[in-house]
Amino acid sequence: MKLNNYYLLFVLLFSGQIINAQDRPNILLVMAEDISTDLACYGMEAVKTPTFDRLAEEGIKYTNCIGTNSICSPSRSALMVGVHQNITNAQNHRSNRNTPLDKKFVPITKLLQDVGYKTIIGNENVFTKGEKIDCNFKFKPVGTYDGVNNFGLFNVKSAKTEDKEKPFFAQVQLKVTHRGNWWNDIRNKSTHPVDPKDIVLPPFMADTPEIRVDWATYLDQIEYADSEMQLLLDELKENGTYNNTIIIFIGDNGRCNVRGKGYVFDSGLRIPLIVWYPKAYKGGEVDDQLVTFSDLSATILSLAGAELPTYATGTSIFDKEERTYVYSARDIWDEIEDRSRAITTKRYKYIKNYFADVPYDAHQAYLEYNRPAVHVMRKLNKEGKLDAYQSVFFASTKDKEALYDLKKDPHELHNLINDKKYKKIGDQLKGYMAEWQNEYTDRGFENSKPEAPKSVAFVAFLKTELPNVWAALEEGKVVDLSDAQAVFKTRNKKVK
Ligand SMILES: [Ca+2]
Repeated sequence: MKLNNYYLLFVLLFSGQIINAQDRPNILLVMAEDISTDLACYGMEAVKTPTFDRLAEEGIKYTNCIGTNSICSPSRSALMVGVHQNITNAQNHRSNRNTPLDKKFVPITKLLQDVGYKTIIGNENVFTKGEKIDCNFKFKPVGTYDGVNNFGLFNVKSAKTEDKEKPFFAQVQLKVTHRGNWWNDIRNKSTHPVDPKDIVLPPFMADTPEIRVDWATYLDQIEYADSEMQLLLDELKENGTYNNTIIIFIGDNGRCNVRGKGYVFDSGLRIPLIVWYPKAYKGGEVDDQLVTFSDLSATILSLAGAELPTYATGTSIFDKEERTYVYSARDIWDEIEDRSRAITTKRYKYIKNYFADVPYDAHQAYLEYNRPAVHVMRKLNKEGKLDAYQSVFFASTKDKEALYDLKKDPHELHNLINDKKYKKIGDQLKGYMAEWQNEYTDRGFENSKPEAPKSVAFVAFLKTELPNVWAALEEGKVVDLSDAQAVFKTRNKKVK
């Protein structure tokens, strides 16, 4: 953080401007699903994101925002509590939904309400209204919260972002970038569909027409999300809150593709983060400090003038002190039991895969109908047509340990763990991992068993009952599965 911004914030917070609740800034947290740093302002080719780019130009763009996990619900749990998900037992995807958080932890929305904020989830302007919460502890979207009998996180759903009586904290999800049956429709209706020819694929992806079309379709969703961001800005302007609202834009986990969502590679963990508030921050800054979800929670509390709980595992991004590393984890996701940990510093990444025998391509049912490129590359791998960087993903085991130089090797192609020149760095990062694990109890090491979700039965159903649909998936097509899912649902009802 540059001094001038820090100073401006300091002045704003402590000069007496922000004393009464009604003088505090509104906070709009916009979270896009399943996106890596794939915006034009982060250097992604072929995509046009004028709104996000403008927010970055007028605000601060963070280049080292690293998730504590690369799957929705653990990440969101960390953000909502301000504590790493592996401390609160929220590390396994869609787990513990009937278990209240330990009483000492309080969701940040409750802390914001306590200092006079109205908390809003969702917004009428966005696709399916942006109301996703998805935390791995007992909660209700709306209502009061005491953590014992009442578990409501927000005051209201999809309310307008006006601040007539109280300042607001609004959390809005941009779901369109999550893989879903709407992807082809969004692409077909786009007046400026991304040209597959213009795409630059990372070297670990095979370059085929199907993979290019899938990538283009993903970028079309990002362009749609960009237009939704503009609608949110328009609403702020209409109701007169544009100048008193801090906007934070972030992803929840990386793109759903090879090495992305679900992995501790950078494509799974590294997400965009833009903070916009011209009233206090000079625009056009690029900040390379390491940031993770719990830092964002701390930042939100700090901006709102709320006290940071002592158990918080993050600090405000406007604090002078910067974190040295981010501890990221991947634990159980649906039927797949896995456990990976990563330490990311500004320059390096150390990975430890505790279940090295579980391959990267674990044939997880949900991903079987959500990653066209994997089917295409699996076939090419069988035919011996992938290069060494591409075929790693299809090996029968994972590396037990890995070390990458993110500056020289941003795509993490060269594992340096056995390179003597890097021993000191490797030891330093291993030391950080041990330090974290000594300081906190990582609950991902406790016994938990994966549960087979509906997606397992759905994939079996596709293979046996709808072989044409399955064949299209295997060809790497972006398939609308609404009809297949409807038939599957009716079939299940009949069996019951
Ligand atoms: Ca997600």
